[in-house]
Amino acid sequence: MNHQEASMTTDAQFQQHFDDKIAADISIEAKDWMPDAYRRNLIRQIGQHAHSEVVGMLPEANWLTRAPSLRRKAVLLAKVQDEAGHGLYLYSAAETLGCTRQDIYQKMLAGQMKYSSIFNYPTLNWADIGVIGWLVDGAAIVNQVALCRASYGPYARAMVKICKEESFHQRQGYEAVMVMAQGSEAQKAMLQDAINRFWWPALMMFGPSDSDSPHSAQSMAWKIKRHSNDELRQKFIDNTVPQLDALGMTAPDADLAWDGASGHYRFGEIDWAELNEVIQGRGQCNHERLQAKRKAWDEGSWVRDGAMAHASKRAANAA
Ligand code: BYC
Repeated sequence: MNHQEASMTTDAQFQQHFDDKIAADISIEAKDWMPDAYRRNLIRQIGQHAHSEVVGMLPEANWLTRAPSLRRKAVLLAKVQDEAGHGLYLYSAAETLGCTRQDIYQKMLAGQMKYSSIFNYPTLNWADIGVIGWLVDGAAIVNQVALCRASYGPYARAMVKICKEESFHQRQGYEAVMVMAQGSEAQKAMLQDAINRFWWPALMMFGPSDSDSPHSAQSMAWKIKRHSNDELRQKFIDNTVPQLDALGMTAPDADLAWDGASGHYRFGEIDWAELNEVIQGRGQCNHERLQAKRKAWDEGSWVRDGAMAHASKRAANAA
């Protein structure tokens, strides 16, 4: 057996060992052998997830100075800080795969890596903040609970903590919209307007339909994704419509109806052209969001320089 054949056998054995672990639901850990395509796919998904968390701080932070009470402001501050923490866990999980957070962050700033479409919609009134907690974090939980069982250990473990916090976010959002739903006619109208604007974008968070999702089949085979985009979207709708009914509000979907035969709600066709436009960087707020993040990067350079100088000095002192 020549050297090339020997290394091919070894690679085949590594691949077999990896496949066996996936089949047996044993986590893949950072130092384990993994196929390059699995590593690249994880950096892509975890990276875009991390970017979503930190870009997602912007539309909510927009209302920190205008929260209607001290209590609402304290809750919103805690939520926005949680999102920064989620970004940090996820950038750390991505780094275990061999990328640097600086590299993937710069790719996001350059428009070469994506972040969730939902954050390219503006927050126009206070009800939007309640609706984001209820619908956006609600959608995120449905997606992320499934990711707690992702085959890559560092990603799955980050998701467990994130889901606990998302659960608080969803509850605070629903509590806020419940108060508005029982309020004045003006408050009810404001809430209905927010639901009308965020309903479809929340459904789009789950990604393209299964037939148009290029990564789903392989990600499910690798057990990174445990459910398809359409399965999770349906689960979110089934969870959410009773909550909508309890509020006495409606969805902007004339086709939304309970289907007793399937045990699911049927819903209308999503505007996939809109999702594609937003994903391609041509949504209402894409430009504004990236500009805000580029500005923060530039204006924060002194913090990074100071932190790096401190780290170098400590390392030199320890040597
Ligand atoms: N928006 O083959 P597909 C939060 C991209 S933050 C933008 O189905 P995949 C919160 C996709 O990346 C919650 N892009 O992909 C934070 C791919 O593009 P590339 C964020 C989208 O990966 C602050 C292409 O379309 N959650 O909760 O198998 C405040 C083809 O799609 C979207 C996550 O990130 C989209 N909606 O499945 C409040 C969850 N959909 O990479 C709340 C983790 C698709 O080929 N991510 N694309 O250029 C996932 O679970 C999966 O990545 C997705 C997409 C289900 C999103």
